[in-house]
Amino acid sequence: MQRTFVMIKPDGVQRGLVGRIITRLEERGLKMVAAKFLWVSQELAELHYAIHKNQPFYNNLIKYITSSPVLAMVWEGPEAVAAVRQTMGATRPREAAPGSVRHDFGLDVGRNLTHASDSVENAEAEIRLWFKPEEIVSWQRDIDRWTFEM
Ligand code: DAT
Ligand code: MG
Repeated sequence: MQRTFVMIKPDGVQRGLVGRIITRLEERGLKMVAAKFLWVSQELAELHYAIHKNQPFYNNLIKYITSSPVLAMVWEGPEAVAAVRQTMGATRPREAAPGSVRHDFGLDVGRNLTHASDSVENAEAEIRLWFKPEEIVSWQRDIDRWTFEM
């Protein structure tokens, strides 16, 4: 099983889409193992988006992500990193596949609703950045034998 870091960004929270986005991940069979609702500090935003520091959109990205609370989560499942990226859709909502969160709920790359780790390596680093080890809950879901061939 793989774990990935997922964030519902300020627009997703403000627009009341938290439940619908979580439902998509749950319905797909992914399992939540950590969650926290927080107002992201300037420092955390800069650490999270450090790789984009030299991009022209960087300042707006930091402003966006610190503008209002977010829901940060860790989700688990088989190949969870790629599966969650697929559920969220391409970075630019107008290029995202129909049925994906970014397609179905958005149009603007600067309001693309969610973040999801893009590699197993980055998932591990992002989970470490956002959560303490004791905030991640290992648990068994009884219906999993009906979702996964075991
Ligand atoms: P993703 O969030 O799909 O992993 P990314 O890591 O390339 O995409 O970029 C991080 C965020 O930065 C993205 O969710 C929205 C913003 N962003 C990326 N490219 C952008 C652009 N060309 N103009 C404005 N914002 C952009
Ligand atoms: Mg990214």
